[in-house]
Amino acid sequence: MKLLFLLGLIAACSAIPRQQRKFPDDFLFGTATASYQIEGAWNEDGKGENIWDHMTHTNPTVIKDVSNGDVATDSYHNYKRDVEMMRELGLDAYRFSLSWSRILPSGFTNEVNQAGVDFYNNYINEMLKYNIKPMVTLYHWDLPQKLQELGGFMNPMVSDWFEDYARLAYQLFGDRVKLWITFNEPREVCYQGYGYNTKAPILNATGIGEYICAKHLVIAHAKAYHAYDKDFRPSQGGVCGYTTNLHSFEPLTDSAEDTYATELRKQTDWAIYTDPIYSEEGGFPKDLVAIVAAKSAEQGYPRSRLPELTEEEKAYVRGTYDFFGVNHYSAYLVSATEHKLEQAVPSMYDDIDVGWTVDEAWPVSASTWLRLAPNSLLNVLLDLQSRYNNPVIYVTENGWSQTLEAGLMDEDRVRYYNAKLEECLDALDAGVRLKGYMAWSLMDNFEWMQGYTERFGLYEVDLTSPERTRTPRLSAFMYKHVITSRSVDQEYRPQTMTMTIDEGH
Ligand code: GBH
Repeated sequence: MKLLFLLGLIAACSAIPRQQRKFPDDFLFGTATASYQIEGAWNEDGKGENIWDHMTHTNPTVIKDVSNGDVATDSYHNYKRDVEMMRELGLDAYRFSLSWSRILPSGFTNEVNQAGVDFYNNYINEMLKYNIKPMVTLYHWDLPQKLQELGGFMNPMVSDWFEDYARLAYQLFGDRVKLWITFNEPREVCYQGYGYNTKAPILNATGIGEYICAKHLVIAHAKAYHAYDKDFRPSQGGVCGYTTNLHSFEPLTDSAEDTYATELRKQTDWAIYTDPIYSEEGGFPKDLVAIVAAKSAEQGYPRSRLPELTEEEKAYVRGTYDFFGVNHYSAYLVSATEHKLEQAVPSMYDDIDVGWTVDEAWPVSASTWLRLAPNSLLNVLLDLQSRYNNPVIYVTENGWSQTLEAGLMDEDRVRYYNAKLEECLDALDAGVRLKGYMAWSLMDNFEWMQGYTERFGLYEVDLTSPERTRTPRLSAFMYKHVITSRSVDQEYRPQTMTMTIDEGH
């Protein structure tokens, strides 16, 4: 709460000159998407099956509206329109991900699918024609199904498979791509995919899968980072980072117990994936390591369910970053005693045994988990600044959902973006080394387990039209104004809802 008070003060002091505050000229404004959510063409031109193809085809009812990404927004065929939208918005950068199985149908580098390589070359070249910098995520959740059959992230060899794939990507695209991200949201890969059942491959190995995955994933990241650093950076000169999802967690009360509970919640949600890379000592968070070891022993396991990193592995993983990628959406209040839910045993949340809630005053979106909480993004950025010695940060996702019925006049989304962009300015004022901001998302797309029921787009996508027609929402005009003016103006409204491409774009 003390922190909240301080933040309140910072916000209050900066309230007066707000209108004039500017983002630096070299600050990168962009939007973000991910391959499975937009590409479609799931089995075209030699693409291999991935775990989302497999899950949605064999187990379709796990998706809320029983939909899938078979066609999605059909960006495989509409990529020129995508780039046209980037030009309309005046973007400096565009973050997208590569579909591993489109490039490597079996997951391994023995067979490269040239049509897949051509697609990404075309997409990248089209962006570069208009000076839009590609920011490429290597892994946004669509593992080749063949690798899943070999255990996926439960198999320690996944780090070699990932390194091979990463090297190929640097070799194919690194002459033009200078911004790389290895993984998007390790928690969603490990906890939701292996430790629970809310993402493919819905393994639901609670209390075990998420921990084994965490070890293999951070090592996979480090191998891909070292490969870039040693063998590609000298000639290509780019940067390589790692993107994590960080909600803001604050203690429900000032008590020492709630403050410690909050730290534990952070350790399970993100620090387990980021301390090994960004902390000075390296390795998994100490409290969590101790708790899981003790609980595992109590429960009769012969060793901790959280496999340790060896000293050699710790040293290998530590420091493997050029920047910290932050995906941020919402906030929770954490308690040591209140709001606890029943948890499976063993499970990650049973291990830490804390409760959490939200403030009902925070406005709601179309997603149960997403609310507009004051200063949530600022809290996260300041937390990283102090925890990891002021790393370079990019906000690699931030956005708001509505239902399709909300239409083009998405005032709630405009309010959310304005608030979070103001917090970015607050963070810059506080000395955070924030270099860019990617709005999620350029357009409506396949929202994973929620199918197409939750829309995050600056552009609405008509899924009933064969062309998947894209139409700008109010938020698209508002974001364009932010990019052009390099500042936030809550009052701004466009004169018409017609998009044009400004000179120089
Ligand atoms: C990001 O995840 C993803 O990177 C992106 O692909 C996605 O489209 C976007 O956000 C919007 O969701 O249903 O209660 O189990 C954000 C973090 C973590 C938010 C998992 C949804 C599911 C909560 N996500 N969470 S629940």
